[in-house]
Amino acid sequence: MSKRNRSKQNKKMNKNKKDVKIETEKSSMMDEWPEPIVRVQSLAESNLSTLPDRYIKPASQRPTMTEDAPAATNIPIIDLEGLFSEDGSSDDVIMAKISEACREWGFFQVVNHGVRPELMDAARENWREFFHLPVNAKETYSNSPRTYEGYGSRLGVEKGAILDWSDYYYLHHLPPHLKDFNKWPSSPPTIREVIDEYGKEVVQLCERIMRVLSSNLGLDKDKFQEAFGGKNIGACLRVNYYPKCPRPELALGLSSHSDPGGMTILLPDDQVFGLQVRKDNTWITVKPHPHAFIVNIGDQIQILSNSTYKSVEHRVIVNSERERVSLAFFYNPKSDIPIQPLQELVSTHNPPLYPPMTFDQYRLFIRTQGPRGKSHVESHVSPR
Ligand SMILES: O=C(O)CCC(=O)C(=O)O
Repeated sequence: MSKRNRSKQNKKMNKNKKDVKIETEKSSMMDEWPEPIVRVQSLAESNLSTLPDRYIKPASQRPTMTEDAPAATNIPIIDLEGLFSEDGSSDDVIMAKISEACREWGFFQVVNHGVRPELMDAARENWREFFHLPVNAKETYSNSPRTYEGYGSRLGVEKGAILDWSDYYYLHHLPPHLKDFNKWPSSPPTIREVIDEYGKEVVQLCERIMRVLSSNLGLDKDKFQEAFGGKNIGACLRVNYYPKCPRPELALGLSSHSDPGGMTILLPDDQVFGLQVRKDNTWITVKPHPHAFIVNIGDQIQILSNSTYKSVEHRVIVNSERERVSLAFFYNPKSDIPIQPLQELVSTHNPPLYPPMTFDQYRLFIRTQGPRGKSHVESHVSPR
């Protein structure tokens, strides 16, 4: 072998070794949290008069506090009654409202969405009861950053990161082989059954909305679903528990982020506001409407639509008076298929903005870095 070729081969081997080392480091980082986990609920219940430094956000990220949720602006509320009739026709007015909300807001509330109101209440109240169990009962389910399944108190594995004021529970509903009742809480006794039923009804709602998103772009109504992997999509639930916070003006319940997946169906707390959506550089506090869901477009739909639909930054503020419980149901593509702008939506004048990437690769960002505004989807744009 010539000297030049040997040198080339050595460089390649060294690069491979370096790649393996980085991958191994990344992989072991995912086995455990970088610091001992402290449950935010335990801190809140210990009657703190100050906020531990780990939860004090830099001044630029702190919320502007108001006494009440501002009443003037709210995200669009869309009534889905009659969206699809028996004969397969759809209502153009509702379709147009959804189209505008997806392009302008990335967020909207839906009523008459087909999920039973009593099931929504039961789901939220079962989870509230779960979070009220003694801490030890919940520790059985404590999670790791490898899968995030179970009871958790942080997103991201960066050592020394400033944390959010919340605990959560994360579980898989779909695909069926990831749905493992043993990883779901067994108490309160009705929780598994209620959450299973709730997940099934919410998936049906997601399937309907996916058809609208597709049709509204002039595509076959099943196009988005097919691009997500047909019936093999992923669906998971994160239940957020935001305890009372002694200094809410210094903290966030959940830092600003856009959702990495396809679409999120959020069941907010019906009594306590907290969700804020970024619109034209202003944070708008969402006023929950009784038995409405909040739908938001995630990064994968933004990518599929080549940015016609927007995934929008949002965050959660906390307060010193009342705890808050919300259920975020994530509807995601099959995790190992490449997602990229649909061919029908790109042209020489409108080139694809994003290179293909699987959702497994994509979600590693939030799993390692934690919530960071829209930086991930923005850094994913194809180089020009
Ligand atoms: O609690 C909320 O209202 C929002 C939760 C959220 O954005 C999330 O879980 O990704």
